[in-house]
Amino acid sequence: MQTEKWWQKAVVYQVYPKSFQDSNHDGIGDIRGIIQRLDYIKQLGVDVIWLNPIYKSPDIDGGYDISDYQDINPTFGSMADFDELLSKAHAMGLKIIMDLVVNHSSSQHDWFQKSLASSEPDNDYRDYYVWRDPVDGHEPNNWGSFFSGPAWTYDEKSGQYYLHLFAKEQPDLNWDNPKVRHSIFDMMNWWAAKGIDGFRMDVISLISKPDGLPDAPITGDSIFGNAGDAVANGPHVHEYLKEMNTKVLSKHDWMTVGETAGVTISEAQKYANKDGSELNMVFEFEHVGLDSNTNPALGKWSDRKAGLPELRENLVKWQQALSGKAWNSLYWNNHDQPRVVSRFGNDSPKFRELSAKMLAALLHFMQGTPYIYQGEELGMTNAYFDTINQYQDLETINAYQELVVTEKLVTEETMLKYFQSKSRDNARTPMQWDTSSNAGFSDTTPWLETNPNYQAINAKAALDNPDSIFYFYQKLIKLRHQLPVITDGTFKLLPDNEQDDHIFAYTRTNSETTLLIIANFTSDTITRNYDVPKAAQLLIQNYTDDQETTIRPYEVKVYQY
Ligand code: TEU
Ligand code: CA
Repeated sequence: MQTEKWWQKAVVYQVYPKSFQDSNHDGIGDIRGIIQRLDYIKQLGVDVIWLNPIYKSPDIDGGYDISDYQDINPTFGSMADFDELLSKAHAMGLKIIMDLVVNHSSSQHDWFQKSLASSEPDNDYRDYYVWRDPVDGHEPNNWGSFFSGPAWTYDEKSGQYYLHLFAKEQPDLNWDNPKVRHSIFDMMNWWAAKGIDGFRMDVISLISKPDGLPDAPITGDSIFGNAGDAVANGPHVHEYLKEMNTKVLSKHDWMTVGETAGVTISEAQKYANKDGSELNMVFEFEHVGLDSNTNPALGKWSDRKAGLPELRENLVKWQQALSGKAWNSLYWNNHDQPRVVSRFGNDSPKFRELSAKMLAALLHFMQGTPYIYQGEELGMTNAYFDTINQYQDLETINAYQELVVTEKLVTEETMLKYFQSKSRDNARTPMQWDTSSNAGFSDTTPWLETNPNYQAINAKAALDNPDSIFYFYQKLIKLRHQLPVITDGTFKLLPDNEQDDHIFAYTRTNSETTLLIIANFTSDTITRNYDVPKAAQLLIQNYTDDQETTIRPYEVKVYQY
């Protein structure tokens, strides 16, 4: 694998603007708030900031419903604020990648409004979206929306349905129409001229719909087919990305990451192939799908914990299969996922810091480009809301409506437990800066409740404590910049580690050196002898001493030799 690309050595910090820092007393984070906190991001040592959508949007789905791709949501600020953020970040040596949400637009987008206006052949915009006649008086096929209900909405005026894989306010763009593709490529080039450093591409694996839009397989007793499975990696997706690459990406020294729901190993090898003809890297979902419900009708909603063996098997598979062939992202968290310390670690006061550091080290010594989601570097935990009213996320609210109220598949009590484990709002509570009111996020009531544990868990406390999770991440980032083996080394699971219920142990090796990573995933104290060479140096540890063959609860150590 060639390792000279800058993004192969980079570490990304993801900012969810709505919850990062409010600068103008409305309880909603904004661009000027991000500018105020650039020093903090710089201090962590990352290279790139990925901004969740800040474009003009009715904000049905956290800004993933864009009504103008070339304007800023006034709640977040102005284009002048954005330009200032970009130039200040650049002056500090930080790059910025934007979210590109082009599988769908908002129903308020001018294109959709024009599309809606008439179904006559002379309406150039009709074909910007996916319209179909009813079949037997029903939806054109059985596809279900990711956000509950059918993926089709009927338009009285024209007597046709339009497709929306997500909310009905997020109509899918018709990528088979060359005019759509050119409009999108022009928009991307417009952002390029501003000097941004790349794009994270939302559900880019869904843009090419299968020919004839056939029914999807039904899983469980749902009346809807799984549109995700039916649509992911469609017939023309690679052709369209190659075209995008020729017309836009190849002209810039960018970082591009495809959010590829439903991507398999062999598909990933195409999206992120090393010839560079499509995208730089994929963002895959398998390891965050392991703890889904065993009842397919409930999808992701469960409070199940994934076991170490299945998690390890999955992560190892991706490490080995992409090595030398394609490039992956490394992540535990983002704005759609629960907090990692609550999910795969242990967020009790006793083990929160230890397990957060263990998980960080385990991931950051793998091959790929690591993503740190805001607050992860503080060990922020899930929100643990008690009532449905505390949630703002439409995925959560729709799931409650469908599964608890309408279909009565789950009791309210059980569903609230599932939400405490899995709701996207767990990641979206305001960033915890200090112990002042609303965690220093805002001086007025925030749009989503602050986690009360901000009194103990906050950036100020972390920066004051040399042993904090923050400085642990800082060290991991520094090591990635210093040691090529983290980027280019061969990954090897330790012999006999496949069956181990407690320890995840692997090595990374290049011609110069070897790293040995040993992580205890549990609160048990374990004895194992790894025959660490005498001359080995301990690079990373989360206990203050090393007891060699005794591996304490959530202990992680990394040796170099
Ligand atoms: O998410 C894509 C996606 O596959 C979602 O189904 C995601 O897995 C789900 O929210 C997890 O429960 C992207 C964005 O990251 C998400 O925030 C948007 O809501 C979605 O696309 C639609 O744009
Ligand atoms: Ca604000």
